[in-house]
Amino acid sequence: MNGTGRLPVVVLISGSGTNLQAIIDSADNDLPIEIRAVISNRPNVHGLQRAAQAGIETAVLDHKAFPDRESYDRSLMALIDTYSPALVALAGFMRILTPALVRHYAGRMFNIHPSLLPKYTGLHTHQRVLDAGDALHGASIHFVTEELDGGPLIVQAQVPVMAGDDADTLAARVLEKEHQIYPLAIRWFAENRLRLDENGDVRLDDRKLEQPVVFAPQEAIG
Ligand code: NHR
Ligand code: GAR
Repeated sequence: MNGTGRLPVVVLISGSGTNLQAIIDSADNDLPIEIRAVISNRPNVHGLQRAAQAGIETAVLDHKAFPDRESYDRSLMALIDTYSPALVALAGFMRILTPALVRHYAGRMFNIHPSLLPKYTGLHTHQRVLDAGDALHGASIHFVTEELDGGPLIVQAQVPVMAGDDADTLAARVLEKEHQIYPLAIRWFAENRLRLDENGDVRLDDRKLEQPVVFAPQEAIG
């Protein structure tokens, strides 16, 4: 924490930034964080406008300007570190990160992923859920590790798959829940209630989480 009692956070985005907006709105309310910067790997995305509108510093680090992932991530790490964040939040960030970067932020990097992990790691989760005929879908917040979408789970929110859903209607239902669980997980971390311990276990209020906190479809979150 810092002099303001607010946890310094850097948010990484690649797109529209609705999760970023949910975090900004929570910070304007009572979430005790200070968003020091929003960094995008893609220029001109809407999330950068959202940050600027909120008076938050923005930066673009375009992966297309780098010859390989290692050099990109070295620059990204140096840029992030100029803001000395206690937490780095991936919010729709679409680039796989190298082991060196992920290790540097061990225990202080979150990702939000649009599925009920460990199901459906990777991309195009909503269509894959529909193709599989699942009745239940949702979103997960996890600590980022070298294993893609495989880091220790913190919290999940479930949604029903409805008759007539397509990937867009299903994604919208999931996104609404994402906007609730991301600020919640950040709150737990900012309040020092949540940590990754030396064994790689998630601890909430000093109890080891054997599975993530799960919110059922109709359950209130928070
Ligand atoms: N990096 C590591 N090491 N570990 C994780 O758990 C990560 C990560 C980087 C991003 C987000 C993740 C998701 O929630 C995330 C988790 C991008 C891809 C991907 O295939 C996969 C998973 C996630 C993010 N990206 C392509 C790539 O080559 C590019 C796709 C594009 O640009 O559209 O990096 O889903
Ligand atoms: C969200 O659904 C997020 O879970 C997902 O992209 C969307 C970003 O929306 N993330 C990934 O798929 C990561 N690969 P947003 O930009 O409006 O927050």
